[in-house]
Amino acid sequence: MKNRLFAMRGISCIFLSLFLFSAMGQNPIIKNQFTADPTARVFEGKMYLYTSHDIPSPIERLKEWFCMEDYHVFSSNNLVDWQDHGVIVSQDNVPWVAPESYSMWAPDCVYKEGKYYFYFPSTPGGEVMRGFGIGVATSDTPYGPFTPEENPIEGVSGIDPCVLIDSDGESYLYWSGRGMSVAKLKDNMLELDSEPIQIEGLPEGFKEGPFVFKRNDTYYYTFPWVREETETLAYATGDNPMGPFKFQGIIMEESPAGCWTNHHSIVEYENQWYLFYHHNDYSPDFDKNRSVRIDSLFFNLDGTIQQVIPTLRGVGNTPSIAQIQLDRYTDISTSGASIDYVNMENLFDGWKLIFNEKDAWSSYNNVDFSKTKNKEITAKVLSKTGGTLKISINNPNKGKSIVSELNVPSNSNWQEISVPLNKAPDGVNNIQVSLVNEGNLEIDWITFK
Ligand code: FUB
Repeated sequence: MKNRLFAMRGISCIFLSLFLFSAMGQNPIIKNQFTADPTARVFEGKMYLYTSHDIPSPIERLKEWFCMEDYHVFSSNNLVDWQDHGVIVSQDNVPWVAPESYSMWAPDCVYKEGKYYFYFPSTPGGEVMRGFGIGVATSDTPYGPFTPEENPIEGVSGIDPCVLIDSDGESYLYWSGRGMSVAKLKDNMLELDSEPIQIEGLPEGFKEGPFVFKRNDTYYYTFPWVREETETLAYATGDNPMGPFKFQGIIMEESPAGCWTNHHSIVEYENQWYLFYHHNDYSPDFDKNRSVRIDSLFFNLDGTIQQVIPTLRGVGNTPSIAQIQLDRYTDISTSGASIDYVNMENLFDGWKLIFNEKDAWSSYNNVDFSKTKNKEITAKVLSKTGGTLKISINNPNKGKSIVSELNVPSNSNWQEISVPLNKAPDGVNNIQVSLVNEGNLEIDWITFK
């Protein structure tokens, strides 16, 4: 009881933190904290995103390992602007979790008959602080407050829960750890209704993080899988939620940057399928501090999944009046253009685009000019040599036109420079920016007014 009171107090404090920020749909999508293991779910017509929350470890034992003490939930109507609803469950308010275990790993959340069920793995307390159990917290809304159950689900030992509620109303709990398991859930969503069984039909090699969904009567069993060095995202399909499944192939290849884990969810929103996954964008030297990304995902006519190539641009339209981060480019010239962090002391300050060769360029798709008649462009730039930027827009219907040239005097500090546009762009356009002369020019962002 004491634990429960503490839990409720904790929740009401943390529940106050609400934060709306515009991410412009670029990757990574959450730009002020680490986020990992994304499970995206559409509730009440809105996208909700349940993530693990990596933090630099405050305790010696986990300095070189995953360290997570709580969960945030984020929501968005357009996959571009995300609202942080704050902490929904913390290790300090779950009665069965070992204090200071910092192992609130990959979660899931589902809705059934008026209640939201949040599933999460963690380390149980008690005499032997070892292994993982899977707990449930319930709420009347997708964003909390969530009330944790007193005990983890009996009969389950493992991580990375995923719940599928089938069209006939039956629910299944999938998890990993000592193989890849599945069991039926009772109607109350809190207890197993069958003995766990192992999923059949998966390839050899390390696997975790199952995410299961149904499309056109096919069950897609998707999972991070180490085929060679680090985790790919792979999938298998079947006609029964408990398997067996037939291995189909890779959804996303290993990270070229060496981030060892990947973890994902796949969801349809407004007639488009999306892959949510993670990468260590804000922590290039320590891959246990990760960030969530989104890219579009497409099915072939036969139901197989087209491989997803990770992008920096991400998804959605960026409003022309936003700070457009050209370093999150759609495409970039093969020579004379690169990206780097703006501030090595705080990587959350983001990236900059660097040109150091004549005709180097970068393009950025889907900028929405339809809401405002823009008259000028402003760029935050730095050039030790001085230089001129050419800004063109490419409208799928009207073709390419140069809308402005922007002269940057030589300076060793960042400057914001504005110039008029030759003509106001209309509709959704792709932008291309290039360096007209030999020299060096860095761009933090551009915006239209
Ligand atoms: O985030 C901790 C663990 O790393 C997850 O539970 C795994 O799926 C992997 O992403």
